[in-house]
Amino acid sequence: MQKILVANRGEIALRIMKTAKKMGIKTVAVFSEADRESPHVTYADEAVCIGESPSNQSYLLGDKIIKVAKNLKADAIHPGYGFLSENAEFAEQVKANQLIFIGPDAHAIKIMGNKLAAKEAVKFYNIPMVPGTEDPLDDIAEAKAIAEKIGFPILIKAAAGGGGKGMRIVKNIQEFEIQMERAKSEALSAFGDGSVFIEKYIASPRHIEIQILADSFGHTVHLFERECSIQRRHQKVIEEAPSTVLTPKLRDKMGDAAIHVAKACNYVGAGTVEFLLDDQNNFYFLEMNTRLQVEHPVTEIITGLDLVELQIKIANGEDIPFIQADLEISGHALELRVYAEDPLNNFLPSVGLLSTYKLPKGDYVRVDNGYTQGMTVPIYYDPMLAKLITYGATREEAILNMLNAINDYKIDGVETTLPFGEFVCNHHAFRTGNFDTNFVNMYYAPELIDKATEKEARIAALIALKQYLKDINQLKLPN
Ligand code: MV4
Repeated sequence: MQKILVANRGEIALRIMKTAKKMGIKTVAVFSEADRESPHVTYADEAVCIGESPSNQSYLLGDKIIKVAKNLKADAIHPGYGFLSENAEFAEQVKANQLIFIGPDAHAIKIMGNKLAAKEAVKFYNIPMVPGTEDPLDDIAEAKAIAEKIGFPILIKAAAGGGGKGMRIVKNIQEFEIQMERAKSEALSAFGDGSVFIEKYIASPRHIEIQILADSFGHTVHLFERECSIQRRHQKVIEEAPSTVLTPKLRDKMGDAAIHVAKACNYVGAGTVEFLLDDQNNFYFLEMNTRLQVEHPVTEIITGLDLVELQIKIANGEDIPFIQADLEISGHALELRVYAEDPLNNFLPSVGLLSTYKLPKGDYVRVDNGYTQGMTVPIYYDPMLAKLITYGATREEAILNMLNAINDYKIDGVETTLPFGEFVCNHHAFRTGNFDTNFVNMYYAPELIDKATEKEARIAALIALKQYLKDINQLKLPN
């Protein structure tokens, strides 16, 4: 492989290109009008503008991107995450054009893209799953009977959904019919597919996902777990590895289950198997994400591996150069997603000019970043600026390093989720590892950040006052 086109933008495009460069592979960037001055464009060996700013006129134009790859004689396309990364048709088209798609084949993407097809595929592998229906619900009377048998509360999910989109909790039989109608029409308009199914509702789960890697020789390994329970409205905020709640035994069991999920769809490449873990430490397979995930760096840190390098090697027909027994967890890593969103104002996007933008540095800090000072954050895309990743020998150290790094990260011009990250890292429930996916709903209120900011402001004012008094007394003041 000599040249890779990266069909993405921002921090992930840069992160992929850095590994390509390390491997001696040339890179091609594609970009929209809004991203003309972006770091991923300047960093690449070649760059081509593919359209206007909205993603449906640029980063989602599969055919156009494939044409650019052919014209510039690229060997492969890396889709990153989001955009075309889980589009089976795109994966197929890339291949049909004699290019390598750095990801799994269209077949695996298609199966895992449909939650019912995914459950069907893994059925014979003894993977624990939440009790529920195997087929799309059509008949309302039949659906009600099943719901009663499972027992309320139940959850209605869209087969074509994922990541929490189109889910509805139903507390009792009275509201079942109306919720099912709503779920179906929502699913139809959001995914073009109105199929829904039901599952028993697990009330306070933790979200644990297992990173897997599979090569084209049938060798599949897992790279342990990531804990992603700290999220708001299905948007992850802080991820970490390892999880505080997994014992070595449970880790082995979940890792094994994840490997079997991958085998069930003949998976090749890097993928992530999502599980719910209930308060009794029972785990249940939820879905598989057939892409490199945003939070992959925490896995890289605790394993010492470069996941993009492994993706490229596997796509190039090479085998995984280690076995499961070679892998072990070393230390602890945290990731905070730094969004241009205002945590004091319902996390509304806060786009604008980055008048100050200075990254924290340090031995235990990694920043996967897509912006520079003076850039404007565009309104067209996901407002994530960067991922702040810290690590330490212990979880406690990783958290302290995160708090210091948040403090050293200087951003003016837009509001960000940095103060929110500070709030989480200082919270007792987070510190003690005693939390689930309800953390933000249970503990967060904007006033709690306000208070912290006020306290800081008061301290700053006191220091300034002391200095002022010193100055006017020409340092004659006692210390
Ligand atoms: C669930 C659940 C409870 N019970 N399924 C949300 C994301 C999607 N991947 C599946 N999700 C859930 N499925 C059953 N049967 C609770 C969630 C859920 C959740 C899962 C992971 C991380 C955060 C979450 C927040 C709310 C609900």
